Amino acid sequence: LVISPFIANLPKVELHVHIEGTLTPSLRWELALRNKITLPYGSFDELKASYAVTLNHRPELNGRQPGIPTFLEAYFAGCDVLRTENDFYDLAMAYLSRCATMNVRYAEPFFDIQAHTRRGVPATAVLDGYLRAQRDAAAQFNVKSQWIMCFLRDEPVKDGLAAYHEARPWAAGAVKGGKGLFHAVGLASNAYERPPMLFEEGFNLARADGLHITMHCDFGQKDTHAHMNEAIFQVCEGKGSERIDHGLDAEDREELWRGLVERQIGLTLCPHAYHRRTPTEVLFPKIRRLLEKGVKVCINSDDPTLMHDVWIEGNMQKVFTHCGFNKAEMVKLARNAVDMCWASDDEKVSIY
Ligand code: ES4
Ligand code: ZN
Repeated sequence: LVISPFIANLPKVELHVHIEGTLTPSLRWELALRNKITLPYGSFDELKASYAVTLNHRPELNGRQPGIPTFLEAYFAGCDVLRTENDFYDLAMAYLSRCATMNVRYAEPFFDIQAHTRRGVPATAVLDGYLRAQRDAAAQFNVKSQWIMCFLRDEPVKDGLAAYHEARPWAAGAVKGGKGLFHAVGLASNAYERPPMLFEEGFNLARADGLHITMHCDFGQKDTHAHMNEAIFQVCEGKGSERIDHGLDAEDREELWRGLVERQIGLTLCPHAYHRRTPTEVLFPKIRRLLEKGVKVCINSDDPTLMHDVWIEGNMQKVFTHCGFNKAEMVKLARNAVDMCWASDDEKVSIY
């Protein structure tokens, strides 16, 4: 995948990246040594090779191939080396410094605090590590970030609510004395039989605190249309969500894409994530049709180190190549991310 200078140089905003999905094999190896953790791989090369195997598993087989972890199993297994505040800081600084090299000027990364607290890691280590990186990256690389705390939707709702209460002093919005790390909540992990409205109370709490709301409705999953229907028309007292992560399935349901257009709900697409399991000639015309219908979308990376090391620029390159967009259309896509982001107007001027 060759990135053209035009794509490399485009000023970018990234709105769909899981910070734990940016953990490189080399940082994972380094943190395992630092924390005296034995990984189930005899060498760094073996660890690296394990990523290729995971990448090849096919989600449409319901993730089950003997001896090969599902995508989410690999994602959460990677988290095990993250133990101390410094580990979370290093992970976030690695991503944000890479942003600078990709001309990503601003990002809204997701974090899964429950993936760490359920392993016994203190919430403060996670939150203080990311907070310090947020500040240092802004100062050192001029890469600004506002973060999104995700509920793990396949864990009990009450655990997500408890995580929110614990994280709340690190929130922005209208939270008094909040430290300003995260300004939104999201919904991630396995969506199987876990519709968004299950988390209505969590979304309402966040909204009452002045935070933004988004949720995953991944492409081609069981019940995605029904989940999108809830996200658009129901979540938070009929106000609908403000963005939807993925949401590509709206293209083939008129009530859904019209609902998005009428409410100006944008979609954060991650083309390479779908391309791993969708033929080129199916996927890219579908993305094109969504734009033609007037749905606002932006292009993002999801979990780059677990997805062939394809970062936001690789995702933009794929759309440039396979959707047949011209440069003006690519600039429009990059601008959409600025429109869809939750920075203030003043901040938008400084990042773009
Ligand atoms: C994720 Cl690909 C995917 N799906 C759902 N939740 C996630 N968290 C990180 N990557
Ligand atoms: Zn995602």
